[in-house]
Formats: sequence, structure tokens, C-alpha cells
Amino acid sequence: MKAALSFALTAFVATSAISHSAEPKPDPKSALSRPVVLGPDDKPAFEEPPTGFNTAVADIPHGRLEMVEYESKSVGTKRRMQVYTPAEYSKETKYPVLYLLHGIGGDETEWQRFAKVDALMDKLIADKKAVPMIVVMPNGRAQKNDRAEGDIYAAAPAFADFEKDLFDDVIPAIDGRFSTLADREHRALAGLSMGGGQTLNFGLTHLDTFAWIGAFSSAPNTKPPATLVPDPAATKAKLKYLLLTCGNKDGLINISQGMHAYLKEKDVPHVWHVDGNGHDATHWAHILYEFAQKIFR
Ligand code: FER
Repeated sequence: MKAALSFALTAFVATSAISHSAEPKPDPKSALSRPVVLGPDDKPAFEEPPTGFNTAVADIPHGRLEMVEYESKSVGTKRRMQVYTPAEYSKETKYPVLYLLHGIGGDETEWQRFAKVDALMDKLIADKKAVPMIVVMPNGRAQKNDRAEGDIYAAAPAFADFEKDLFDDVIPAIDGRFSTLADREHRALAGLSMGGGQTLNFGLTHLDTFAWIGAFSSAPNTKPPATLVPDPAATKAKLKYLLLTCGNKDGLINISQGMHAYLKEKDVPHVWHVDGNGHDATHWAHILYEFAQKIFR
């Protein structure tokens, strides 16, 4: 009996040791291809943007894109962010600021590559569909090597660490170097995928810093809705605008659906927009066109 038990235990330990080491790690990418289940609320809130909405044209005033370096105390390196200033930019005026956060495979150049932010903003501002604003595209991977290299999913913790860099270093550097309206009503935070998760995680918990929030195709780094919005009445009182969006071919949609369902149940006003895109740049360019028109008004 004793011998049999000890044999069984040995066998169990051996088997579990083998199966543990042989067990494949869950592939984080697989979340992107989860089956999409759509509900009645999962439909567009906006029309598609007009053709050419982000095609550069010669005959309107052009803003400026520049690469700005700042000292990151939290990371311990010099880091870079891309900054758009509108055509009329002058030190005599103060401007609101939109902070735009990229995805897991991106960096400070991603939003510009995906959405042609300068051409898109130039047109909206020229048409008076958006107020002149500064757009800041920082690097949300807060680690010494912040390039999107190797196993890009392994850097997920650095996207959480970016919270400190954003508040302690990025925002002060922007307010120090540019002519900004440095209060919550003139600051917006938005992001795509990992950047959407960062936006919800950092934005909803810092409504004293940002009054306008846009989370697009948010990734599994998004904290549970009840953690981010523990006091719905307080959130409701502070938010000026919250936009949640996702494509209906995006396997991550369940994350945004969960946030929408919670906010709806708790009566926190927000716009929920689901279009026909996937987890892709078309969705993000389209939604920047919408979000930029809604903020700072
Ligand atoms: C994951 C699937 C996707 C994940 C992150 C992503 C951290 C991010 C995708 C993107 O930013 O495009 O499981 O885990």
C-alpha cells in the first residue's frame, strides 16, 4: 500500500514535471484571432471619413512634425517623441494637447505612419473641423531599449511602466518646451491597441490630468472596468468625452465590449463605435479623424 502510494506520487510528480516543461506557453498573439461575437450595440456611431481625409494637399497651411528628445528620469535614458504643431503655432497663443499612444509593435513613429497625422490634422484645422492643437506621439515602451525588436510581446511590462514616464517626464517636457494650455480640459489621451489599454489604465485613473479620452481596439493590457471606474459617479462628473472603438473583425473586441457594457450599466456617458475593420491602420486613421473633431470643444 505504502509502496503503491509512493509509486503513484512519484509518477504524478514526474508526469507533471514533464507536462509542465513541455506545455507550450500561451501565445499572446492568439488573442488577436479569437472569434468575434457581436451584440446589438456593436455598430458604427460615425460615418466613414471622406475620401482623401488624410492625403496631403499643397494649398492649405501646413503644420510641423518634429522629433523631440527628452530626459526620462524613470527609464534613465534620453527618449524620443514625435510632435505635431499646427500651422498657426505661435508662442503668443497657448494650445491644447492630444497625446497619442501606439501599439505593441510600434514606437514614436507609428501613428504618423498609420494615419498620416500631419496631413489629417492640417485638413481638419484648415476646414475648422478641429481646433488647432499640438499632437504628441511618445514611445510607450518605457525601457532602455525601446525599439520594437525581438519578441515584441515580451515588452508588455514596459508599456505599464510608461505610466510613470508619461506623468513625470513626457507631460512636463511638453509643457516646458511648447506653448500649451496645461490643464485637464486641454489635454486628451488616446491610443491604439496596447496604447488603447494604456489610455484606459492611465486616463480613467487620472481625470485630473485628462478630460478627453479615446481608446481604440484596446489590448489585453486593459485593466478590468471595475478597477478603472470604481466610482462611476465620480468618473461621470469629470469626463468631457470618452470614445471607445473597435473593428468588428478584431479578435480583441471582447475587451472593448466589456468596457462598453460596464460603462453602460453604470450610466457613464461614452461613445461606442464599431466599424467593419480589423485590428488595422484603416480603423485607427478613421477614428483619429473622428476623435480629433470632438475634443477641446
Ligand atoms: C495580446 C494580444 C495583442 C497582448 C497584446 C496585444 C499583452 C497587443 C496588440 C497591439 O498592440 O497591436 O495578448 O498581450
